[in-house]
Amino acid sequence: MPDERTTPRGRFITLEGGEGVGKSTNLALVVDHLRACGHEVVATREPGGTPRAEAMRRLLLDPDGEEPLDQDAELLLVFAARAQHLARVIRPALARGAWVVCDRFTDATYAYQGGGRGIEAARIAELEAFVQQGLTPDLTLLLDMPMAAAQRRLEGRLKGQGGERDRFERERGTFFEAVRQAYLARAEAAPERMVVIDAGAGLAAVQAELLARLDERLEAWS
Ligand code: Z5A
Repeated sequence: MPDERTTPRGRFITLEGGEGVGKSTNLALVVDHLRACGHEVVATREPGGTPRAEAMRRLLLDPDGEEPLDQDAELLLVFAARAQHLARVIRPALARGAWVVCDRFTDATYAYQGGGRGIEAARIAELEAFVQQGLTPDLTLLLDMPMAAAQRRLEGRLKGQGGERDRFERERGTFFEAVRQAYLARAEAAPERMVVIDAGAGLAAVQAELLARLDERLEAWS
C-alpha cells in the first residue's frame, strides 16, 4: 500500500454533459495532455470501469423489454456500480498518486436520475454520502450544447456504426432538456469545481477552449 503521508493524492477529473456532446472524444484529449505533463493517468468511465460495474452498466442500458427498470432500482444500480468502481479503480489510483479522468460521475446522477427522472436531490445526496465518503472530483468539465444539435451528432454516429439506441437514448426530448438544465444548475452552484465548455462549436474550437481551461487549473494546482 502507498504511504498516505508521503504519496500526494492524485487529482480526480470528470467530464460531463448530455449524450453526444463529445465526452468520449474529449476525454482522450485530456488524458493525452495530462500524460504529456508527466502524470500517470487512469482513464475510466461510469457507469462501469470494472468488469462487475460494466455488467451493471449493461443492466442499466439494455432497452426495457417486458420488465421496465424501476427508477429507484436504476438509482441504486448507478450507485452500486459506483461503489465497485471507487473500491477497485478510483480510490487505489488516487492513493498511489495517479490522476483519474472519468467519463461521467455523480453529476450525471443528479442530472439523469434527478433532473430527468425527478428523484429528489436529497435522496441522491444520501447515497452520494454513503458511497463516496466525501470523495468528489477536483475538476469537472461540463460540455454543454443545445440538445437538438447533440441529437444530430448522435444520429450521425448511430448511422455510421449501425448501432441501436440504449435505454436512455430512447427517452423523449423533454427528458434531455431536463438533464441539461440540471447540469447547468449544478455548474452554477459549484463554479469553483465545474467549468462549462461550449460544446456546440467545431471540434478544434471546443478542444482549444477545453485545454485552455484545463491549463488554468493545472497552473493553480502547481
Ligand atoms: N447515466 C445515468 O443515468 N446516471 C449516472 O449516474 C451515470 C450515467 C454515470 C451512458 O452514458 C448512460 O448512462 C447515459 C446516462 C446514464 N445515457 N445517456 N444518454 P454514456 O456516457 O456512455 O452515454 P452517452 O452520453 O450517450 O455517450 P456518448 O454517446 O458516447 O456521447 P459522448 O461521449 O458525449 O460523445 P462522443 O462519442 O465523443 O461524440 C459524439 C459524436 O459527435 C461523435 O461522432 C464525434 O466524432 C462527434 N463530435 C464530438 N465533438 C464534436 C464537435 N465539437 N463537432 C462535431 N462533431 C463532434
